[in-house]
Amino acid sequence: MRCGHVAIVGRPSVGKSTLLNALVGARISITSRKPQTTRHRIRGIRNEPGVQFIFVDTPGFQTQHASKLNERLNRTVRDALADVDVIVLVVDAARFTAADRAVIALLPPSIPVIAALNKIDAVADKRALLPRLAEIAALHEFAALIPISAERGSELPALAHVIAERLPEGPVLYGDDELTDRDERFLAAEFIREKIFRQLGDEVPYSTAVVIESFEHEGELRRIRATVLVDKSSQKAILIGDGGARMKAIASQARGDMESLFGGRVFLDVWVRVKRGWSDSDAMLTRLGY
Ligand SMILES: Nc1nc2c(ncn2[C@@H]2O[C@H](COP(=O)(O)OP(=O)(O)OP(=O)(O)O)[C@@H](O)[C@H]2O)c(=O)[nH]1
Ligand SMILES: [Mg+2]
Repeated sequence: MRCGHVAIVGRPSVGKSTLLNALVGARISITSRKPQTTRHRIRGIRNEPGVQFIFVDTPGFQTQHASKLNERLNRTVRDALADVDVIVLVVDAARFTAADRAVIALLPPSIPVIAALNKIDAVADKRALLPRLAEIAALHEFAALIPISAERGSELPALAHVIAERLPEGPVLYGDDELTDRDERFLAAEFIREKIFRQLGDEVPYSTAVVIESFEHEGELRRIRATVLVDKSSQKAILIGDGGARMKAIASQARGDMESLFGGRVFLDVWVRVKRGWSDSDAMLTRLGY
């Protein structure tokens, strides 16, 4: 058997979590068009005959906005790079920036790194990929460079193959039926945050965090009470919406995701609370698990 840890790193919004989900075959890591969607290290497990991959999704590496939250997100990225067997660097095939170079500068010299040029489905002229591949290849000693589409699933078997070749031999660490190291409580909070990121405009998502206050099983039913923290009361009003319509839509979509992943009915009750300065408070950040 081969089994090992594979960190998925890159600047925000390049498609790291979409790739993790595609490789695992389940939606365990939340995704959205907005940067900074992922805030935690999340493991996702993929089993193939003779191989267990433990993928580690990470937050997008930040080069702007210096809140304590962002410092913690970047520390999570650095820590994830330190103890894995293989690294997958994800870049957007159509947009290579200074923020990508900042991530390449973090790559440890001793761990094999595979560069995945994602979103090739959005590149009309495929000839443009060649100079991009050459540009990236010059910046680090990559073990391989592979154009992929995480969203369409293109070239993912090829990517998995070059990763597998570099995993150490050893016993598997997770059972056949395990998808992730995260529990339902964590996933419930993330699904709520995903709907906030997807449904609301620019400012509000970054000012929110979700706390699960209680999570109870009653037979097949899960009864979940969550609080969304916001920074200001104006954000609370936006999040709740006219007559509570926005919050209702967010909660109902999140509940749908929970029911399909958990496989049972969910009763979800979501409240919004103003907690000024939470993203710069060490105590709050630690409580939120960042
Ligand atoms: N066209 C296209 N879009 C993609 C592909 N992969 C991801 N996306 C989109 O890119 C956006 C960002 O995807 P995420 O997976 O959330 O990106 P991320 O790198 O995890 O982002 P952060 O967690 O914020 O760092 C989403 O709108 C995805 O649907 C792809 O292969 N093709
Ligand atoms: Mg992500």
